[in-house]
Amino acid sequence: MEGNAPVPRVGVVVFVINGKSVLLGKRRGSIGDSYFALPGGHLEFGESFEECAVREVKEETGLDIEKIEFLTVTNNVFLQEAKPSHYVIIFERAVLKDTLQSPQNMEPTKCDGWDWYDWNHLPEPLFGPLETLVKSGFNPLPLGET
Ligand code: IPR
Ligand code: MG
Repeated sequence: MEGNAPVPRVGVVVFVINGKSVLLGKRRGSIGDSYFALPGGHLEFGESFEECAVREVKEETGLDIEKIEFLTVTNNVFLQEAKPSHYVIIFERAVLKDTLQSPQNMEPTKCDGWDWYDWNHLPEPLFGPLETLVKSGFNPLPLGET
């Protein structure tokens, strides 16, 4: 039936920038299981990208972010996953409201834990959409921070 046909969804993920480091966590229990990924998730009905970024980072890490900026968008088809899916992923950048804040693992069934990683020494394996960006030479750091 047409009403049950799979449709693309929108994900918003965030490069939370702390100096030359970004926040990554190893995903659990869903698409990209055991791959390092940015915090983020599904765009909800009526939300702006920025609102989604703030909400998802808070829900997953407990961190409050500000200065949210759009960076890029990619089209991602995951046919090899247990549940094939298709996501348009919005990549945003942000900084901490309070640089003394530490990330907490707020959703331990979805993530092994959050940590800061130097952009030039990223962990492996990276979740596909992020890995593709990295391999293309993309750099989320503000000019002068590379
Ligand atoms: P939630 O909303 O549970 O955080 O979803 P997610 O982290 O699986 O993100 C969905 C979009 C992904 C594929 C970038
Ligand atoms: Mg998520």
